[in-house]
Amino acid sequence: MRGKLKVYTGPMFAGKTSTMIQELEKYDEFVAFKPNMDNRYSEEKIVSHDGNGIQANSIPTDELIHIIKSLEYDGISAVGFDEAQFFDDSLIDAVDHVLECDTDVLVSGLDLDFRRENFGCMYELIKKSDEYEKLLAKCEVCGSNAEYTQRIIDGEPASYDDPVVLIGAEEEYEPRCDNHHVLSGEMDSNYEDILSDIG
Ligand code: TTP
Ligand code: MG
Ligand code: ZN
Repeated sequence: MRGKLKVYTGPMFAGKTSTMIQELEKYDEFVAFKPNMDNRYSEEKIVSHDGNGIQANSIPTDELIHIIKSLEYDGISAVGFDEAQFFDDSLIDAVDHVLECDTDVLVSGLDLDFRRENFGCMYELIKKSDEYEKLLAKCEVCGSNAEYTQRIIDGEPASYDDPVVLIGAEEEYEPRCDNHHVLSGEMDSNYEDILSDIG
């Protein structure tokens, strides 16, 4: 028997983490992990229905495979990975190992970075998934469905060459639709219109 892989992606502010938690809570026993580079919610706990709080363990990426292989899966029906875009390729092996132990795996993470490029190994996990949900946010400019994340630095759109990893929230990022997502290296004649839309 092999577990099922369920993947939740989308832009920032789409509710990926809370959706994954809701789904994890349907299982009797689960554990959750996230890479310890993102300290935004270091106090946040993933709490199970029966009140036995289970923490989303912050772990270093290079210890992921060791931790996953040393777990005892008899009593665990699901394993969750949050912020999964920040784990390296070893996440694929970790996920396979858990699935082979007949335990379901739930993964939430950004499918695309601020440049709209594949983030980490999320795309590979989507391809392997048994269930896949792309969550959407609302475009900060026009209110329509947003599937992209706009990075904004000092009021200006970030450029394609900026580093991919920048931990942050509302101060640096906004959900945007296709029309309103921009990179400063990519500015074209539409950019003036977009700026005036934003006001
Ligand atoms: P998320 O959990 O995706 O953000 P969120 O909590 O707003 O979304 P959700 O409600 O759907 O769970 O966290 C994304 C993290 O990734 C955040 O710290 C910013 C960072 N990030 C990058 O490092 N590079 C990027 O290109 C983008 C888009 C985000
Ligand atoms: Mg999140
Ligand atoms: Zn828009």
